[in-house]
Amino acid sequence: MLMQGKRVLICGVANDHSIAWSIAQRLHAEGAELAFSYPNDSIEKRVRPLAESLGSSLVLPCDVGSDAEIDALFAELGEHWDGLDGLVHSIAFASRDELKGRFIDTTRDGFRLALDVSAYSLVALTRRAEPLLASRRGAVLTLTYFGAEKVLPNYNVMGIAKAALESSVRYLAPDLGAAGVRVNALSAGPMRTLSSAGISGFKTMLHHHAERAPLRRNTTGDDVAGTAVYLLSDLSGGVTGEVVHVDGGYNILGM
Ligand code: NAD
Ligand code: 0WE
Repeated sequence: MLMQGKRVLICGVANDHSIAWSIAQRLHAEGAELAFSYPNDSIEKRVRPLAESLGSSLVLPCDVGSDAEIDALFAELGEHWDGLDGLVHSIAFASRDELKGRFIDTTRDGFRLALDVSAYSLVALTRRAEPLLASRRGAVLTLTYFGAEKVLPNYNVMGIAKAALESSVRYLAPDLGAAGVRVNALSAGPMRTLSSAGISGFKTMLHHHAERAPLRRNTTGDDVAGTAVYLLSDLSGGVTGEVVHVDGGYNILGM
């Protein structure tokens, strides 16, 4: 039981296909006590029953595009918990129009929204979580994608947002490291979730990945959850500012 007695806030469960949900289930299996956040009423309807199935009734609103809602989230969390061992950030959003066509056509508003919700939100959440995390030498984990490093068709402004997110992980690491708090990212291979539904060419991508990746298969929720438990538990005590690839080895290939 690697997470016995540990308290983890999970931001980014939308449904039972969410990467954050795979992570939540595994953390629960390892003994963690969980809290969840949701951005709006329609997602609350899905998250609340999922949370309750893991014995969690701490299910709180937070659209990460709003500083006031992030303040309110941690004000409420602080009423229930005197410390935090883990924060999981599994949130990304860009306007659908930006995830097709030429990157050069990215609008100012599209760029601002994608970077705000997908990258700045990690900084904003981590700053509010810092006092709670410091009291227990906790860990922060975010989810990223290979599109931060290399150019992939249609990922467009999300690639820039993920590059900013990964760099934010590195810049946060020394800020929090003095208190023994670690910050890492997990770079997952393509997976079928709400966020990848309806992306043109996504099915082709999954096929390509399963054929080409050194492990000759796609990434699963269990793959991601195992590494997430490692990065949130004392097993990874010496690891911070790192981006760990969980992609069947796809990223190492040159051709
Ligand atoms: P998902 O749709 O289940 O999760 C995305 C979450 O972001 C949702 O829960 C949604 O409610 C939340 N969100 C969006 N805007 C928000 C806002 N303003 N405030 C609060 N929450 C907001 O999809 P997923 O694939 O599980 O994505 C989770 C993370 O994993 C994302 O960061 C994504 O970039 C990353 N990722 C996904 C894949 C993939 O192929 N699915 C691969 C690598 C990394
Ligand atoms: O990070 C992601 C998903 C990001 C995402 C997806 C959507 C779809 C619906 C952000 N915002 C939105 N907005 C919507 O309206 N992934 C890593 C999954 C993903 O998305 C892609 C991919 C992959 C892989 C988009 C284009 C190309 C590849």
